[in-house]
Amino acid sequence: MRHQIKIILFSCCTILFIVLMALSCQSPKNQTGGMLNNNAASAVYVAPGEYDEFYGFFSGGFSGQVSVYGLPSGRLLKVIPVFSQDAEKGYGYNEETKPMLNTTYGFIPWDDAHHPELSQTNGETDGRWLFINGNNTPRIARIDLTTFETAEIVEIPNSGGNHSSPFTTENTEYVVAGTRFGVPYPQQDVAINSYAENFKGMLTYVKVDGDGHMDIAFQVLLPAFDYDLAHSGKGKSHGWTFFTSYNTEEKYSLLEVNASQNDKDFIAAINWKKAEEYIAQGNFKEMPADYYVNRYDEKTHMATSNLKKSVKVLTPKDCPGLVYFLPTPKSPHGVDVDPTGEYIIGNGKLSADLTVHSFTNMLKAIEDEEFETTIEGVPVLKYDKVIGGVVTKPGLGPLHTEFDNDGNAYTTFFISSEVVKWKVGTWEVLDRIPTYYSVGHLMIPGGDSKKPQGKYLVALNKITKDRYLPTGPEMNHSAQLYDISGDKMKLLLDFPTVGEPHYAQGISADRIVSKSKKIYPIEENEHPYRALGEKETKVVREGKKVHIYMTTIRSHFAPDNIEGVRVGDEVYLHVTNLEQDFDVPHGVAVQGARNAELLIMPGQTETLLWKPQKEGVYPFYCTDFCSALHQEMQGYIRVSSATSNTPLSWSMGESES
Ligand code: RUQ
Ligand code: CUA
Repeated sequence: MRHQIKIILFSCCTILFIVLMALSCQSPKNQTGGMLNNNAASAVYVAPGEYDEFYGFFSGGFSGQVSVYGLPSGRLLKVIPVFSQDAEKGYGYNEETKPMLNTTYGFIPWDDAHHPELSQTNGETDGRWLFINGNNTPRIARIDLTTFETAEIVEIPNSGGNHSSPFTTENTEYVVAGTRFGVPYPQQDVAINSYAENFKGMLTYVKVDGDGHMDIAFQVLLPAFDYDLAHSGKGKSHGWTFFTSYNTEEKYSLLEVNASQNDKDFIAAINWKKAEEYIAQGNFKEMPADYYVNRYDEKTHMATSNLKKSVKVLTPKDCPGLVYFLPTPKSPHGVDVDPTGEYIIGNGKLSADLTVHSFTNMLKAIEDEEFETTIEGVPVLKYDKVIGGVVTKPGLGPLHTEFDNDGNAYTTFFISSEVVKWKVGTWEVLDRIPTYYSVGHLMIPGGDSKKPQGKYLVALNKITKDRYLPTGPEMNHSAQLYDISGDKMKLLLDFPTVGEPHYAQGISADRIVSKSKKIYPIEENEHPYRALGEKETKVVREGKKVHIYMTTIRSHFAPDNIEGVRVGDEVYLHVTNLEQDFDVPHGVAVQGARNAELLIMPGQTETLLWKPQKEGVYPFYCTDFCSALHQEMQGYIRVSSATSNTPLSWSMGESES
């Protein structure tokens, strides 16, 4: 029996192998170039101790996190917790970072994170920050790339499903957000079949200041279409943002049929410079809208959470010139702007061709008032007046396009499971290569900026199937790395990802490495419960709250013996890591704590809340193997009955004889 299974497996694999070989080795004689052409293994090999050339930031999708890979090796460097609690780092479990996950719905320790987006200066990735959207409970987060930690999260009100987000403008003036689902505006208890009267679609501009601090600048009130993706203009189209929409039918049930009726949906073009003028003129309505801005402070090592109460809303009827609709076949998903800023690619999922609008034509059509009609105050431009080109029958099910620095575009096709390379301007297809399988987004370092860094392309696939050893019914998603330095694309590497990597961003390592922080200077620590040396350690009781000011240094805690804690107390372990050496964190965990451990970086203070349940003596210990005597890095907390009068005491290294 077992023998038979083996044979079946063997023959399946053999057939598959032949098929895959046939698919991936299409006319090898045509492979004209690529410095990496002949040896895929050495092209991705980064010798032990050497660094990768690029960072790749991959969204975790439903894991709510970002994972950081080195490219070309595909080595996982780090997982950065963003919207989800992370037991590994204590993020969202310690008292300092809990406020990061505050929303108007309460504490939400999860989200669905789709699109990482690097900050830009003059349209080039600058390595300062990485933004990412939370899709489910609409939010945008900013990660500081000096620390690789989540520094800020802003909630997006009047929105349902923040999918077309957080794409940036060319100097990171704004990151944008657009509602994927039409929702009642204002949110209220109405019949779902009152969609036509009560539902709206809100697009949001979040201002980013020089320190990276975010807040909502304004919102634009539009019809209740589903706004799917976005990209801002660059170069000549700087000042505009383009949002795709589907469900321009405005249906609310069985969308797979009902939202696929219209021949064309729209790309909404927003003139955000015009919006700024209207705001400056006071031509907006200040509308009540609750949302949180959560910020982590690197000096206090704590996050604070601020409730905001209103937003400025612009309505197209009152703001001529603010929004135009560009008809685009058919249910477009991604919208991508080429490096020159002239071409706007609408990736119509259900369209046989790829539609490319011309920015120049768009401006001309606006000037000549070439309008088909007007919807809720938004002029619909004539399709044949804005079209700049068509890539004819390139593949099935286009989703996303990125660019290299040589005037080429690369589009993913989900249904035909391939990446197709084509020429911007002539629209001819130059090359195609299969993906394994069903590719969604793709990423070229800098591939959505003014200056793509090129060299590699990463396909982010939705289905993995037989690419790795099976791991039960669930297989991690696959990413595939291609060499795009030659005329023909070449597959170099497969590697698994964390969660669902909807999208990724890549950047050459030199734009980040020199700014990377190694420690937090202890003298700058302004945490209210810090202990800047063992002399400052103490235990303080305030009613039922017990504050333990604790320090760590290789290889002990101070204090490490604590008595006088009672059942029913709230015990706060405020732990300061006194180390000032790169890569020497300490951890702390205590038996029976209902959250996680802490992982405290050199110079940082973090707090674990522990509510002892039962009398006894409970060990705590360091969770991160920090020195030869790491196993000795431990201590005890004695817990007495709720009514006991064991005096509060603490010590470390008292003579035990
Ligand atoms: S998605 S596969 Cu960006 Cu969430 Cu397109
Ligand atoms: Cu400190 Cu292990």
